[in-house]
Amino acid sequence: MRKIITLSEYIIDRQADFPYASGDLSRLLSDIGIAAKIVNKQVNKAGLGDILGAHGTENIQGETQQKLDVIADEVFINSFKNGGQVCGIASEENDGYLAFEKDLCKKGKYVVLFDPLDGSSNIDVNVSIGTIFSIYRRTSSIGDLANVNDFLQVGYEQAAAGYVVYGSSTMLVYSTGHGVNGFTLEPSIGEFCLSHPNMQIPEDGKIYSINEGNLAMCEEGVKSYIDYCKEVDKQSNRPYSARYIGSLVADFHRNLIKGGIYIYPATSSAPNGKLRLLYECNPLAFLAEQAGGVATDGKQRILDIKPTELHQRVPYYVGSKNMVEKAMEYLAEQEAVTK
Ligand code: P6P
Repeated sequence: MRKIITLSEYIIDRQADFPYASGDLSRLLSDIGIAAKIVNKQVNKAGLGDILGAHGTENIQGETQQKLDVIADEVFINSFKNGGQVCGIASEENDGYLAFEKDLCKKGKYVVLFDPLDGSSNIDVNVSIGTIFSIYRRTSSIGDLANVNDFLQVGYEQAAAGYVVYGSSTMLVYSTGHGVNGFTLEPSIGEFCLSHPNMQIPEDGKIYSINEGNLAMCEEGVKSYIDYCKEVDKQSNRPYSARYIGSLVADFHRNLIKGGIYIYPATSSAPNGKLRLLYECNPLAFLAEQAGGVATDGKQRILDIKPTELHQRVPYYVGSKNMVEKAMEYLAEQEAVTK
């Protein structure tokens, strides 16, 4: 039996990867692990809404039940506010960024952008959901209030990124730029334990993830690529399998392990796609590249996109290197034809 390595032990061990590390990022990552355990407990009892009081109603304590994504947002914000490493946050649940005003926080070196509970519409049907986070070193001066430029940084500047998937088991997967590692929550000891060291996404896969209900509204290159995925070609191991959970973290996590491509393209009704660059696409793109995969918006590397708005959307193609590159070929071919 392999020695149990907890998330906290691992973070401390790997701090040596950063010779000048002060331990602030380590503490921040540990705080995220604690917040994830708190959210996990809430997610696990989500199905008991009728007994505990579904959101919007009063529970047996007479407290108004909040929606789980609001609860998750508050848990992570409180964790960052009390930790002292974070000077500000931006999240899907808040229109603008939050610059923390406590002196302790204004000395924080990092900002965090996160989606507290992505795919939360799946909670009512007991489908896996996730938290996605992206960490940057602030560009504003230590001691000042965080400003918008701290948040509008290109993805390749991320200091760390990761996600928590609340599924049949709860896992935390993160990278600080030195590979990707996965930790599974062991409920009996309440610890995230290293279960997936040095995760690598297979260069090829057999899974494509897209909402085919949108295909009629997609550009021709996307349609041609999906037709390619469906063509019978034993030599190149096709047709592939369609797997689409409707929960980005769950689809990404499966494809990270098994190989595959996730696509949320531009459509006629959503010309920039649906997914958010800063707290969905960038962090997962960071992980994908660290695991040997690729992430683009159909034309350029996701991590090279200079953000202009906190909640801006981008088309998203992420996963196995050869699959994403094949999809890009179809998009480029179609682009050439239509020019
Ligand atoms: P659609 C959930 O709302 C989400 O942001 C992702 O988690 C998921 O992959 C996608 O949207 C699902 O969107 O339009 O296919 O229902």
